[in-house]
Amino acid sequence: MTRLSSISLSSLLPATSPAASLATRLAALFVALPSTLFSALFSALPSTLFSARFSARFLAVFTTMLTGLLLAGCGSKGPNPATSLSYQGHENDSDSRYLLAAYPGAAGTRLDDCQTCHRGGQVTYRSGKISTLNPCSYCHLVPYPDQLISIGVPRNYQATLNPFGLDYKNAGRSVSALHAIAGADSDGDTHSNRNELNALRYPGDAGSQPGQQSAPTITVGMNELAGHAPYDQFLLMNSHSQQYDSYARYTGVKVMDLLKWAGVDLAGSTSITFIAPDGFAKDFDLEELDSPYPDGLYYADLDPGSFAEPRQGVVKYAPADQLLQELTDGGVLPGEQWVLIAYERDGSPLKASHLDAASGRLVGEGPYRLIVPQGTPGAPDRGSDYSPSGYEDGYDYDDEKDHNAGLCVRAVVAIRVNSVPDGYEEFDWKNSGMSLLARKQLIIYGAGVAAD
Ligand SMILES: [Ca+2]
Ligand SMILES: [Ca+2]
Ligand SMILES: [Ca+2]
Repeated sequence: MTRLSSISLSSLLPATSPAASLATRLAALFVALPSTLFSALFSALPSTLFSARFSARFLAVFTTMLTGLLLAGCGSKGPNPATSLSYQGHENDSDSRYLLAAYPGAAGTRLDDCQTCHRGGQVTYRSGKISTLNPCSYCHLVPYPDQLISIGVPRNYQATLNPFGLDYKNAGRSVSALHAIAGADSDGDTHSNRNELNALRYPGDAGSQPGQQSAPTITVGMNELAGHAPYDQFLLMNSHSQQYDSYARYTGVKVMDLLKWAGVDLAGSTSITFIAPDGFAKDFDLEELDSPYPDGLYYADLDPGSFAEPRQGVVKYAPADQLLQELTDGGVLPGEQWVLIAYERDGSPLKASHLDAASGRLVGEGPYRLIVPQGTPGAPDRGSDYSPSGYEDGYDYDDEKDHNAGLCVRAVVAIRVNSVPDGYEEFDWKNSGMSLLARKQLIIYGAGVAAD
């Protein structure tokens, strides 16, 4: 825990800068103070009363609430964390607040997010497959190790930093640190960190530079998706932490069919990334998309209504009229299992997602969702948050099972064919994602993509 006495108030305030308004300074102070005070308070409480994990969560929630109230009361025109998508769902967002204090123009842009300081990385799976993971997936390996990866797992969060993130950390990880490294060129692309951040370019990625044009995009809407080779697929969606898994029928288009229809030249590419407007993204090798997955398995009578105690239930099934007649308990699911961009679930359009202002999370599933079958077919299991259940029925959470629902990106708005060609800027999904959602569109960009 941070001790109050070790905090200098001057370190909480932005360094002198014409761009730093009084409101900005107050915002930084208000944001930092509750955290400091309550850190000190909790450090004084007996550990038997408050575990470190609990107090950290309480602290994060309390700080967020108090910060929101204070900023709302100020009527601040400076960076307002409440309008930022950055770090939503993460417990510590002080680095983002420091960035916005030093560079208020970055608020709400794609710079106002993890990848300004964090990088992706290459990993090798036990199968021999080599993949390049996006910053999201790469960083998440630290708290959520993937047993299938043998080489390349970052040892800690520092190992996920890009050159700018490293310079920032080494300079002291504060607003002052950002000003101290403003004139440096962390990523070596000849543009200073200050110039890159002011131009909304990544200071830790040499492929991102001021003055570059955006990568060409192809825009796809419901008419294009639904009008092209619709594919029906009944499958198990095995969730990691939710109480229930589900069997559902998704209708969509196979990803490879969509890319071919869009005229994407895949000759120079090896992987595809699917991106949601909150920054959540998943990467797939082309070969994972270009052939069917193993046959799925069906397990019957695991819904809450099948047990004397409903909470013993493990699965929610599609409505009876969506179940395929040839399903048998323990049998193989009919039809081939493919990676799809789906627009219907159980015969109804996917509910359009929206950003929940209170939680900062995307709520909903559609209008488009990536659907990924199990690579290792198996039985459903209870969520990790609901296990052990005490029922001893063999359906408690099992780390070895393929929890494919976690790969199924909700509200997909962008499909990136890796890699974005040199000389082009990454598509700005941060600023465009929510409007794409509202228009029920997604865009395809990257290698081999010519503009539509
Ligand atoms: Ca640079
Ligand atoms: Ca750069
Ligand atoms: Ca599960």
